[in-house]
Amino acid sequence: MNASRKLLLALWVSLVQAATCQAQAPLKLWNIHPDGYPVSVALNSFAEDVKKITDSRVVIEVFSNGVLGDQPKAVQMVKSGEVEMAEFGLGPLSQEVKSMNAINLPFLFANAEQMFRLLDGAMGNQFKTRLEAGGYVVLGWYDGGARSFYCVNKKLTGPRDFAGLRIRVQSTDIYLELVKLLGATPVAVPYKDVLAAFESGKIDCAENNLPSFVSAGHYKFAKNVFVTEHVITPEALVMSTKQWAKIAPADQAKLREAGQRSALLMRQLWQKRVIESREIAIKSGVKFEAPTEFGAYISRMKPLHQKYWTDPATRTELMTILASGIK
Ligand code: GTR
Repeated sequence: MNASRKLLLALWVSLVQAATCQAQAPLKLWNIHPDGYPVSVALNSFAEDVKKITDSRVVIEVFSNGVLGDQPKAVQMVKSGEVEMAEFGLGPLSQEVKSMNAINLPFLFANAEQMFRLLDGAMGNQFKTRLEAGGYVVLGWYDGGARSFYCVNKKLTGPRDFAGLRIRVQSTDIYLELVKLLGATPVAVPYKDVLAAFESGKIDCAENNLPSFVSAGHYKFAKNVFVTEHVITPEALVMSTKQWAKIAPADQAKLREAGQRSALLMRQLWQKRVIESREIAIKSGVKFEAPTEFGAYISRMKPLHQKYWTDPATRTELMTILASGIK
């Protein structure tokens, strides 16, 4: 091949490459949290990481603040492939993969380390396989924190105080049942609308982790926190299984590596954020109260635990958790 032909060929190859790159629209990554929140920081770092290690073959755009819709909608959009990626709380995902309910039961873990020991091991891999079949490829287990109750004009000090309260929950079976068993009325409200529900008086209480309590502004209304830490839960960075199939295997491996790195970063940032959130809340006049003993709460949860212990979809996972010696 003479020199001018070679030059022509090289020019043609680079034009084709440029055209292919342009045609590749960035993958959309759904996120409910605002900028600066540990999840958002970790997702932005994930997007940068992926771009770098795939030489821009995979480019991700993070859409924070739930601008693409609320969580129930996002779960469906990822399943259908309309949105390629998302970071979800576990509630909605366990509606899809029933065995995941096992790790969302109340008063199961004492801390996140116990939970991550299982999720970073064989149990987590099994959940990943099931979620993948259900439409979600897990790229990293994030920390969803320890969830406690908080109320407007009502100080909770014991199990009887829950009677008659309207408590916001995610629209997930376990949370709905948990609140009913405490004698209160669950009100399912999407996360984005909880602040307005406090403002309008539609709810008396809600439950969440401290970073969300503060970043979503709930602490401005609900000045009494009852530190039950009733659910210690993970979250997941996921990609739509439909979209995953379009990624070359070598890049899939890179996405998994970057996902895991982002999860570790998120877990580190989380610890610091919990402390900061507590300080912000205290400064604004929020009062923290903790139960003196948990027996009464745990015995109220019996029907919920019994239900999942007898359900074949969750029994094996619960036995694995029990055998791991944490309970
Ligand atoms: C937050 C969590 C969200 C969502 C939200 C809620 O802590 O990060 O994914 O689950 O709680 O209560 O709806």
